[in-house]
Amino acid sequence: PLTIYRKDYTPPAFLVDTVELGFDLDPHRTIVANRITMQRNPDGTNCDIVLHGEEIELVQLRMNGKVLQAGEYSIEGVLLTIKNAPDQVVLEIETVCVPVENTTLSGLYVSNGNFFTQCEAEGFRRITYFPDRPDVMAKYTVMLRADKATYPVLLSNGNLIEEGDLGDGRHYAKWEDPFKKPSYLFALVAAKLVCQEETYTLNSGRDVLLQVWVEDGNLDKTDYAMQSLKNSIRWDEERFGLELDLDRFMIVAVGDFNMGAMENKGLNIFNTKFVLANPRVATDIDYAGIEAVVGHEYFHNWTGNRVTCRDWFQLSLKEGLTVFRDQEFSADMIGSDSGRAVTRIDQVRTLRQAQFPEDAGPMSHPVRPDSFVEINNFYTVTVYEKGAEVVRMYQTLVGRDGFRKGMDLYFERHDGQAVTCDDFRAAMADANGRDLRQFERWYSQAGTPVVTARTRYDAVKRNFDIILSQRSNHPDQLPFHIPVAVGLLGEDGRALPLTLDGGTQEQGATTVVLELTEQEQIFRFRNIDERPTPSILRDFSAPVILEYDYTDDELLHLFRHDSDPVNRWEAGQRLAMARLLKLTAQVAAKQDKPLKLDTTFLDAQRALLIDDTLDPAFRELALILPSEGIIAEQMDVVDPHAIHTARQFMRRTIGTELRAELLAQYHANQTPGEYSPDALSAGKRALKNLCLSYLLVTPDAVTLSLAQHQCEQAGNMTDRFAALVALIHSGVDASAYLQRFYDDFSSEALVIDKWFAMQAATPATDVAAVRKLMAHPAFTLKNPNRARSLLFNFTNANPSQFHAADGSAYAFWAEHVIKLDAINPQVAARFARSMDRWRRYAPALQAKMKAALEQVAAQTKLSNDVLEVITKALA
Ligand code: BAL
Ligand code: ZN
Repeated sequence: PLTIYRKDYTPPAFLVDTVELGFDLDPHRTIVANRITMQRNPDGTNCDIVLHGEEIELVQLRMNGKVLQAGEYSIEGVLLTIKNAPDQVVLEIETVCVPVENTTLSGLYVSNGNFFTQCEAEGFRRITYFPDRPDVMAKYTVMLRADKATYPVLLSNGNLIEEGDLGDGRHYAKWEDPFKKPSYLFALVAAKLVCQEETYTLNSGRDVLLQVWVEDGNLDKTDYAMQSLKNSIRWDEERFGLELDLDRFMIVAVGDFNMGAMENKGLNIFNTKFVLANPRVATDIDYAGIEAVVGHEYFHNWTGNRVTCRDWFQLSLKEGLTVFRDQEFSADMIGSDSGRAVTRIDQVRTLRQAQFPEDAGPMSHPVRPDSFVEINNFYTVTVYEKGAEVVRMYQTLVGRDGFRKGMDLYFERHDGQAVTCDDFRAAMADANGRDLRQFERWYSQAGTPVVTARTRYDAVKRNFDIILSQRSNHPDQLPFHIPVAVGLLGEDGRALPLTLDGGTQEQGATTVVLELTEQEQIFRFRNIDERPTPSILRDFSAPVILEYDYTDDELLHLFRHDSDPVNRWEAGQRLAMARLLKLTAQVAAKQDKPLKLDTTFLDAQRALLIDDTLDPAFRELALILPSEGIIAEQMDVVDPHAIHTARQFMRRTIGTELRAELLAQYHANQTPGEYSPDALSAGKRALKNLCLSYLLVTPDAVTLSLAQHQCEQAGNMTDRFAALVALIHSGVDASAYLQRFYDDFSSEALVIDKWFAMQAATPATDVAAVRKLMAHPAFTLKNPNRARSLLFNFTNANPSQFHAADGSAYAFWAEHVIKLDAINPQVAARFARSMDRWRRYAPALQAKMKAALEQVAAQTKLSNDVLEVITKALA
């Protein structure tokens, strides 16, 4: 397949002014009429018009009123070229597509009888011929025609300017988007839907219409999305001075969707998972996801839509920035410092669980990639989450006010343009008078840098030195510009006031940001009366791996006292990880010695568990052991079974040794009364349910009955789901509870996804059990949420079974990559990535994984999506 390189970028030869689209919507044969006015781009390098088109039938092509004959244009692969076109061109293009056969869910497709579109990244070319690249921005007018009874609702971007009947049972709606946009932001919906709507008054006093569209029967699940939308609008006005620029903003939920949601101008299309919620069907995590994704898509209206990407290599320009904005939004919605810290810890967990492995594996790429085969493969945790870390580092370096100044300058310079990550960096630098040239390496160099810290204390001079050095596992890389936030703790746990040599920190500051720009630097703190315990990389101030030879005592000190909650949590993770690695090694060595967990660790866990001065949400996070995936990342040769055994032993020991405290906290953190998804209540439920899960590792009559009772009586999905998961993980027969759960929610697709997901992730579920679940009438590979719930959860969240010694699950994986690829290449390519880290396993497993990869590679009809992932894995 063809590799596309960033260095090959050339500006488009023609720019588009207006696009008029006419759709005669029919699931079996939709006719698309497209009238484009174009003109030569003075910055272009030739005078050929190049349009993209894929899986569409060209009926007629006219240029400036004249039908073009074969020979006056050429079609090669996805490119339609008209050579030596005049400077001013009107193209009229008629094409046909077949939405009902479009299982890729890219372009125009049918979901549950309704029409939807998904155009990012390159779906618009599946609808009509067009210069389908983000630096071609144009104004769109859209006429939709469809059967009125079947598709009573006709939506597109911008404002509704006309609607009416066509006779013959059909009707029409005409939409006009007043803003220029790239084709990837086009959308239409033709459907039988209902909406919750509201007029909302912006800070400026202007009224806007907000709508959340769902299938009939789901109007009882739209309140939280609507509330989140209003909160997002308010937040963007207050934090960034950015106002909604349209009179109307619509969210539409669809059950078949590849991504979480899509920021089409004025017409956001959402996976139902990130819209629908009420206490009966949605968990606290679902609620938080809805808030984040509604915010994310809304914030794209400025960071993505008003200012977009010049080319897809710049994807993180909009995604990293918008993830950062949604992270800040969610944190601000909680309000408290401790709540903010909890969201930060969650972000760190995601990075370690998903981004660090990606960056160390075959799909490693810089935040701004240099090449790709299939752009859909680059909607990654690196572009999104590491990209957000990069944006966060600007804020850490220039401060919150400085960051706002940079954003203001970015919009002042680039509103209405398609730009690059360099343009964003320049705005941040110029607005703050900072030299951020070295910072560019965060965009161009892949991999997770390792920062090593050493310290020395001079009691006579009262100096404490922190020596920081950086290295990467890519030999030719240059040093990064790394903000390292640091604090020092006294022997009594107090945060020491800091005087950094040459620093400009405020009097009495207890955290300073060190800027590591060289390979090694010494930072000296003065007036330190006792040897302190350093708290390094506070708030996870950079996406790096920090190495420091902490003693157990130092970690226990930080775990008890660090005023930085992220590092307090981190100390606990380090304590746990050291033990997990030791136990794993012991299991792997098949020593006869019984496994043991020291009382020091257990006492620290106990003290934290019962510390009522701490947020329940923080306590829950601090008591969760590093996941099997994160443990695996620390090992040179991964033994998934030893990891599982060791971690289970630790969980069992905590469950039995802390039984009394766990029970007490289980009861103390009940949330009686009406359900509310607020952070405090959600935190209590999280802690309570973590206690339950520990107690159920070795269930007894008391704990079993607690779980059973909770399963039967829970007034919300969070508690019901948690109790059922605890039961099925406990090893007792939970089939009656599983059946009851299924029966109660058989008409709620998102809950049935949970039903599949929880079974897929249970260590007792082997590949035979997964195959049995696939035979269930509710299972289908065609719906991405359903496929992810069972297949992805099995390969990604059930490592001890995925890595069954006989390799049977690898064969299962290969079979289903191939099956999925025939349906939906984007989903298939994601699934294919379950095998990314295959080279790190013991030889016997490695050989079987390689064979499975080769089996997929040997297929003749693979999509570019899957081919790229498999080729890179085997390279
Ligand atoms: N732009 C694709 C979906 C999202 O990141 O919002
Ligand atoms: Zn996004």
